[in-house]
Amino acid sequence: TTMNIYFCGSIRGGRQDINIYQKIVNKLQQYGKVLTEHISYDSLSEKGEDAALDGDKSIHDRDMEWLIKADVIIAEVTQPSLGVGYELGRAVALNKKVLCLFRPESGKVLSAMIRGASTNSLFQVQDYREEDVESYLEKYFDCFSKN
Ligand code: 6IA
Repeated sequence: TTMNIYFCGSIRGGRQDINIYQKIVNKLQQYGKVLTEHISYDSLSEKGEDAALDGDKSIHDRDMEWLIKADVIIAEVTQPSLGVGYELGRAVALNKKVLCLFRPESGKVLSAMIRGASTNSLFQVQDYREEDVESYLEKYFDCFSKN
């Protein structure tokens, strides 16, 4: 059976890293079904004009159903996002496997609540450079079945 992968990336928190989200989602599609592939779409703007189709409550409720269904959560956490932080907290409460990817070269410093949550193999934080993102994902999914 295919693995369900939940990808988290900033939307209303700001879309400046969308090219990296696209790279990550493309890579993740080698390993399973990316439930949240729309996060990498150019058409999804931070302004929220497409939200008219679908209220915030239905977005939240559908995302929570997907989170429950997910076998693994991959989050790009460089661009701070309330939604991503919330998803990560819910994922921890659900005992899900989580990989957070952070780029120190952005000049940002990751929240202590995310960096500090990485105490076991279930919740990992990986610092990376953009050009290495695919190889970190390969490494993570190679080890996946062993954990
Ligand atoms: O606070 P943020 O918007 O940055 O939160 C982003 C995170 O929340 C992502 O990882 C998504 O899984 C989830 N999320 C937030 N907004 C949406 C959305 N449409 N559709 C799906 N997932 C979402 C929002 C409407 C858009 C036009 C702004």
